[in-house]
Amino acid sequence: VQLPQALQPTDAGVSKSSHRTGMTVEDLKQAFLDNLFYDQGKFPALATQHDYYMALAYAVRDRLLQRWNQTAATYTAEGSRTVAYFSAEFLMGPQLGKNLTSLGIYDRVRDAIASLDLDLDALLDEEPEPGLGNGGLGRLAACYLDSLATLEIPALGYGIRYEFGIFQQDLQDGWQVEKTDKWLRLGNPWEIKRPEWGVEVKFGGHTDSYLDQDGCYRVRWVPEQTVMGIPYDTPLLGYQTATANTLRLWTAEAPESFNFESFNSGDYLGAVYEKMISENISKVLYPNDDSAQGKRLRLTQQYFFVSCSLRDMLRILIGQELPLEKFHEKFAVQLNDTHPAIAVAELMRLLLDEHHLNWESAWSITQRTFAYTNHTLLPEALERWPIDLFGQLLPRHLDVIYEINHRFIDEVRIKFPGDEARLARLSLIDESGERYIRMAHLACVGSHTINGVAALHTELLKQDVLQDFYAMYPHKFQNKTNGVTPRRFMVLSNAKLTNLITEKIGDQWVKHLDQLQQLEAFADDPDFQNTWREIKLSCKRDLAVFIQQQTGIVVDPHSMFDILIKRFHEYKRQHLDVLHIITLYNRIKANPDIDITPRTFIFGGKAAPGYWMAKLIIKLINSVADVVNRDPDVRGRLKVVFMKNFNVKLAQRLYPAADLSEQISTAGKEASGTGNMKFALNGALTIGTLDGANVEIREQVGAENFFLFGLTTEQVYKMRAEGYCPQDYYQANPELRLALDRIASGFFSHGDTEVFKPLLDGLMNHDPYFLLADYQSYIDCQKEVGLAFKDTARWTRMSILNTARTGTFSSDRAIQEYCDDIWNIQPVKVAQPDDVPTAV
Ligand code: F58
Repeated sequence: VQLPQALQPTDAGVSKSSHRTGMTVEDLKQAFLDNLFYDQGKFPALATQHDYYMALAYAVRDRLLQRWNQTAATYTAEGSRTVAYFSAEFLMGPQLGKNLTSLGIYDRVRDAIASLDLDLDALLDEEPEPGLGNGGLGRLAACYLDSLATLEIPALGYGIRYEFGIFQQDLQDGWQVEKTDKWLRLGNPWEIKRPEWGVEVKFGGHTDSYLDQDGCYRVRWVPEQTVMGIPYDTPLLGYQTATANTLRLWTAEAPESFNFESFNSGDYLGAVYEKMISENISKVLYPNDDSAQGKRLRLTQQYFFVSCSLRDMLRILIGQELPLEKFHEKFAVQLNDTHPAIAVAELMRLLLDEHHLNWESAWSITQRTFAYTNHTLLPEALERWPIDLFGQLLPRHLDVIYEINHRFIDEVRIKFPGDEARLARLSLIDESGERYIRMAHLACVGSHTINGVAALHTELLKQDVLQDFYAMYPHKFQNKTNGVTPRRFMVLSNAKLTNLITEKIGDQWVKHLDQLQQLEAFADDPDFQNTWREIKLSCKRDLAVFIQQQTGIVVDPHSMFDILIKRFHEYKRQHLDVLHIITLYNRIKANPDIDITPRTFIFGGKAAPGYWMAKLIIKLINSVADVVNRDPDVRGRLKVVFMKNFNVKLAQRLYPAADLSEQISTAGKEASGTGNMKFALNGALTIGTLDGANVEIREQVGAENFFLFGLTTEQVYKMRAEGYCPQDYYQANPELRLALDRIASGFFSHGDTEVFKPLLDGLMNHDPYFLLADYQSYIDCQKEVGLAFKDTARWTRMSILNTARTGTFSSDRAIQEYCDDIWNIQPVKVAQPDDVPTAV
């Protein structure tokens, strides 16, 4: 489709005056002042810091819009194949700094703002975190959107615009307390509401069948409830490209006509009540990061955003005058875990019932559309929905799933005749007790490709969790090791290291992260080492100031910053780190003059509000911190800090300042990890198990530059099979015993011997994550770490090599692999506006 000249986006009659699009310091300053006046309705004497932030955000958004419209026009004109990334979570992080980096105007804006006697950092701080995700899975989606735009791949992110994101974590007496996250309270300058593209979504009711005019037997869904899905779009600009893709998040609203009947019959409150129920759908993000409890509202959320998104894609397809049969040619849909897996049934329903395709055509389109990424090996995290609940909410989809299952089971019978046990294991319906729908099975059957997120994880999927699907469809399985965006986790958050690297090897590494390899040549250069060390120290000093502001704790920037940040879960073993701290503390108490490497232990992360043991581990960290930080015998050699409310903003302060990255999950439990990559990229050394992507990080950086400890997955499996007895380790190891006994004695809890009992009993009697089995290996390895840190030249060399050799963990590499091996999609060039600067 060729747009008429007058409608070309950059000439579409809009003002191109410099205050909207100009990129000089003077343009940016004027734009900021104009926005403050005309959009915020404020003048400097009355304006708050937040007004300044908003004015700047709108000024930057104007620059984005120019590229966004240009991108949309290009995609429309070219009818481009498009990736639709379906995810219940997008943990985007703050947008202002990121957009300044993408536009290449960070320094100019700093100057423009400074010329008004304002401080850019203070304005950046005003932006609330859009916390629309729990952890790794949601942040991965955000990194992938950044790479898609940077690689100039047409893409849409589809998800939910939660009114309340992940809760804010506070601490009271060392315990986690949750507060509602009102991130939208002061407005969100990055989004544009598009009510004209709202869609109706139905729920409940029943199905019936009828004969259409042609005498065809058809099924009709007679739903009970309707809600409106309203899209809000956020532009996502690639790094120094003109490509600005869209994140389209759906909000639930009551349909306008909705309350007439009740209203007319006088049931005003009833009508308002129903409106409230509709709006509940996109109210709040579920804060669990592992267990999938079968909650009706959660299934409602999933179906809501999936249905909205597929309908939106059909609108786009039809708008481009493409036939339905080309749906899978126009769109490649990636299912980010099983949360959007209901899309398989919904696309079938839309094609069958609303567009009257036959089953075979509809199924062929569906299977060629979807690909599924699995993110977990934990059985308790695999989503299943009780049939009754499912049938009440989505009766037509239940029929469709039964039919998919019926045909699938026939296929299995042909491939594995007479293997009834296999049929039961593979069935989309779990009939071992109460009947459930297994969403991973629906995703596997309905997708052309299934991928794990690290090499080890993919192998374990094939051998363990999804082994029957692997036997059925070996060709569907692929590995796609995760990656992280260097734009946010290096350029934006670690300007000092970014500048040093750019001085040495030029600026192309930001888009071609493999080029970091060129740093290897300087790993032993004393001048370079010195500068490298000074930068790390300077980042640590910045963090030390922040820690003191936040917690009142004074930490020594010369001590080793030993950091463990991630969601709290027993399998991630934060409490193993605590046992190390207590062991060092016990050694100091036994011998106050002992020579130990000074360390600052920094923790951060949230626990699911209902995950009691995880919350107890947070309490334990804070209790140990209280004792260790105050004890004069320690003489400041150990400090323990818990940074509350870990989020993307905080993460950006922590990675650059880390010496040691703790990646200590039980082997075989962490699918990949992505924090591990961010640390290594920023020159931290890893102490880790052979789990998730740690395995590949170690391969890349070299075994001699990685601190390995612990059981392997095979050893864990074997121990479990042979009967593991944690008590034996307790009995045999005096230091371990002393550490556990100190907790039990109430030493860290003002004499309270009850509070940590459940934790200790769990460890002594079950220890499902093999802490006691891995304890000694961890302690020994930490001793190596301590010694290595004292040898500054050696440590610095290792640090440089970690950065130099982790280029492969860029999300650009990961996305390129998805494009080539799964999506079969090519970049589309969007013309740059004339005035885009090119400097880093
Ligand atoms: C994480 N999963 C994996 N799930 O644990 C991690 O190893 C991996 O690096 C990351 O995905 C990216 O692949 C994860 O974050 C969740 O948060 C879900 C949220 C919704 C409920 C179920 C868990």
